[in-house]
This record gives sequence, C-alpha cells and structure tokens, in this order.
Amino acid sequence: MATHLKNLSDFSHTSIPSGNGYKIAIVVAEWNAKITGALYQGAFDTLAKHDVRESDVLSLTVPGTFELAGAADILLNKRKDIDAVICIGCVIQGDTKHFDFICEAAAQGITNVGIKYSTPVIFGVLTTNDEQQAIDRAGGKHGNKGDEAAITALKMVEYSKNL
Ligand code: DLZ
Repeated sequence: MATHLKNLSDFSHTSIPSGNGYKIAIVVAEWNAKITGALYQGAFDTLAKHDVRESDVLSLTVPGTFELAGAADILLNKRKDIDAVICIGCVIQGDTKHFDFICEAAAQGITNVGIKYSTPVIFGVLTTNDEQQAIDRAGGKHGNKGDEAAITALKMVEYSKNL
C-alpha cells in the first residue's frame, strides 16, 4: 500500500519488506571475480534473510560488467515471472579509457532495461579507482554493496507491487 510521507525524515525509516514470494534474478560479472563473488554472496544472503526462497533466486553469470544490461534485457524478455534483476559487477580503473566506456554503458544500459520492462533492475556495480576500494565495499570496512543492492531490489519490488 502506498503511504504518504509526512516529513523528510520518514525517508530514512522505511522498513525492509519481506521478499516472500518474490522471484529475483542476480546476474554477476566474472571480471574481478573475487569481488563480484563477495557482492553476490552478500546479495544472496540478504535476500534469504528477508524471506526470499532459495528456489526463487535465479543466479546467472556473464563475462563482464559491459554484458550486464544486455543479459538483463534477454532475461526479462524471456522470463515474465521475474520481479527484479540485481546486476553485480566491479570495474577497476586502469590505464586506458576502458573504465569510462564500461561504466557509462553499464549505468545507462541498466537504467534503460528497467524502464523498458517496468521492472526494477538494480545497479550493484562497484566503480573504483583501485582494488582496495573494491575490497572495502565487498564485505570490508565500507560494508557489502551486494547487501544494499538486495535491499534496494526488495524495496523496489514492493513499490511496484503495491502501487
Ligand atoms: C575489458 C574489461 C576491462 C579492461 N576491465 C573490466 C573490469 O574492470 N570489470 C569488468 O567487469 N569488465 C572488464 N572488462 C570486460 C568488459 O566488461 C567486457 O566483458 C568486454 O569488453 C567484452 O564486451
């Protein structure tokens, strides 16, 4: 049920909904696999903690972050039962312009797929200057951004189901 927020502080108090009955896909890039594996584990565990059944999680891999948007598009085209897609990747700055092209394509592509299918497609992609920054955000001192991606998916599915 949609609620009316009385003041801005209400935004920080929205509870994490139960994902019981939600079907969620997690698409994981193989590049920087140690990092994306940790992000995936965080997302998977968070979904389980919030009642998403293991059998309702569809886990898939793609070669790199660049492929995430295309993979989400193919998935949502073929599987009408999926409530949300969590895209997980990690792009680490190198010496060439690859970083910029991959990040830009992934962000824009993931946005476009979500809008095309009116389905939450979550940007669980780390874009870091170096490996340490990625480690810090994949279960390190800055938490696990996979957990946050899973919580975002739960909140967005609830949003779309209860309007
Ligand atoms: C080619 C490439 C490079 C240089 N760096 C990364 C990266 O840091 N993270 C990542 O997920 N993928 C990287 N890739 C691979 C591209 O995402 C993509 O798989 C290839 O360009 C083929 O389309």
